[in-house]
Amino acid sequence: MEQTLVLVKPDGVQRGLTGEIIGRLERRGLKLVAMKLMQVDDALAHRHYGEHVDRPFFAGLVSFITSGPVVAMAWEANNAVEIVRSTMGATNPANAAPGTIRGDLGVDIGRNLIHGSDSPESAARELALFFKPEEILSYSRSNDGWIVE
Ligand code: D4T
Repeated sequence: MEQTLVLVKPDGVQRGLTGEIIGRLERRGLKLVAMKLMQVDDALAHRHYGEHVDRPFFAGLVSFITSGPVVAMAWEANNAVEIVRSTMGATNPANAAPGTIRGDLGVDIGRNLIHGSDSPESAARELALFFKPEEILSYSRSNDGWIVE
């Protein structure tokens, strides 16, 4: 089963949108398999956003993601990466479709509320940055058969 890393970024935590964001992912049918409230330090921010190191927005990105607590989560489903990305909406909330998290709750690309891994390979790399293997749980839900055929 595919797993993906989701972060409620510092703006989401500060704005009291953590529950709203988790609720949307829960209602979609994804299974929450790990979660923690944590402070991202400079080293973790650089490892997480390493692919963007040469981009002009990199310094702002690191200072934003380290500016306050984040809620880090692992979510599981068949096609979890794609399902989370479509629920998040486009990177820039100004272009995100209504009905998506960013399209309903955000207006600025530098305050886009949520991170979701962009491929199964990124998900594996990012999950290992935020969670020890034993922190990601395996369990079944009594209603799984009403969510997946
Ligand atoms: P994340 O990684 O936060 O889930 O966002 P996306 O996967 O949707 O988008 P991304 O990796 O291209 O960008 C990472 C992060 O950088 C911010 N950003 C991005 C920014 O502040 N200015 C920019 O021009 C871009 C492209 C927003 C998300």
